[in-house]
Amino acid sequence: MVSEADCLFCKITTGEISAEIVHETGRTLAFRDVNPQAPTHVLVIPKGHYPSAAALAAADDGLADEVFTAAHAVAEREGIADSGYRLVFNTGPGAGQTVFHVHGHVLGGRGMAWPPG
Ligand code: DGP
Repeated sequence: MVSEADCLFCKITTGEISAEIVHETGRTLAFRDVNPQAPTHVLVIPKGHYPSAAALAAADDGLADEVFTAAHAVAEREGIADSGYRLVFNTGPGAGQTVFHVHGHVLGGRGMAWPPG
């Protein structure tokens, strides 16, 4: 497992790695995905290090709620809240998770196929 010290998204929260930040609250950060898969593709993270959605849920201190609220705020800011957007948490390598700092992908601005690939 990647330690906090080596975590890419922890380094984005500290500014050690730059990113285009679109929304920030006390405990969350949202920034554009470096490899966008839709006209809007923003990653929403807790600033604290939790490796997965399950770990975030287990934190049980309202932080998961804040991440969901931040994701919707991003969708509103990006103008996709009404047309619809997809909020995806790839969880585990088999589901395509490559960065082990929990992040929700906010995707929108185009039609979304279902089921996803
Ligand atoms: P996932 O595969 O669900 O773990 O998503 C990881 C996402 O992180 C992927 O869509 C690409 C994005 N990403 C990886 N490295 C960087 C980076 O350095 N900056 C930004 N903004 N996004 C990154």
